[in-house]
Amino acid sequence: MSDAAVPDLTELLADSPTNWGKWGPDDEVGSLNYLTAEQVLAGAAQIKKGKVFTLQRLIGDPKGDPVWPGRNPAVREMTLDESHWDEGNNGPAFPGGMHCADDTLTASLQGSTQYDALGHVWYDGKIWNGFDARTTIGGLSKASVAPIAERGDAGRAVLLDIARHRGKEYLEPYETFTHEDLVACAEAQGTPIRPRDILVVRTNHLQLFFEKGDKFYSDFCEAGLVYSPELVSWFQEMEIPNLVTDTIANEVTMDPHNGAALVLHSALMRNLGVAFTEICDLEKLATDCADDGTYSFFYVAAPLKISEATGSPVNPVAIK
Ligand code: UVW
Repeated sequence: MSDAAVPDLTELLADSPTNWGKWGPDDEVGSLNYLTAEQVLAGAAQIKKGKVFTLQRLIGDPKGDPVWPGRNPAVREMTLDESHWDEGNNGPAFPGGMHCADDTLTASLQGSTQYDALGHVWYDGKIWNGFDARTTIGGLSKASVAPIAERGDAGRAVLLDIARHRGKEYLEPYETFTHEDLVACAEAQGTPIRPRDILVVRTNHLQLFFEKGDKFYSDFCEAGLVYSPELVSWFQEMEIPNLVTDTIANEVTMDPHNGAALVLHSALMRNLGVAFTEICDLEKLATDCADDGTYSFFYVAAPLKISEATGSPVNPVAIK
């Protein structure tokens, strides 16, 4: 499809619903408001075995760190180690003779397992809740990741193992699925999706990154959920607070129906205030769910409190 034929998001989403104003004119955490104390307790009630799964990918993985094209993987560097005490006597001289190691991390805040701030993407000059897009200049003075970090995210979650449901090791580039596929997957797993569930969607698509290396980025189009008006209405009616996936951007990169990029970032995040958690490692959790047939669990996460940031690394925890 040529660019000229690609509809503007303003046009494509002209009739798409929003939750702007639903939690007041100053709200910066959107659909996470659905996670009331009742939802947190419903999540905690899923804990039956005391099994804990951490969902962050390793930063500095020797096999490489998958990032959105154009972003750099995080670089960790030592600033102090035993070599500082080798010859030049440059290491700090602590009374008593202690030695220590220090390091720094230079990282894109969207470059690892991460929460997106609700103000991370926009169109038509407005971000989440109708805040002016100019509030992003020099830092997000509205809808940054900090209010999500301050609030935290906890509730009942369901793993939707789309790859296993389709009998595949991983989803292919360009492969899509819909909210109807999510519902069918949940039914087949024996754990129907309830209103206000956190959706944790497994594609295992990033196995291709680890197999192909840089070739993963040629003709880049990640597998994922694809926009439709019905999908957006379903997310709104089901009051879904949070979409968590194991891909870099949580949705098919290019919409095959219209050629637009990352439509759900706008339709779900900007318009409905659904929190996006990206680049998770769901493999151990998915194996366990397939083994014991239990696909619901307590999900708890909080990104880092970084003032005015567009996103933040996170290590979400699933407890069964
Ligand atoms: C982009 O913003 C392109 O993607 P993500 O939400 O994955 O950071």
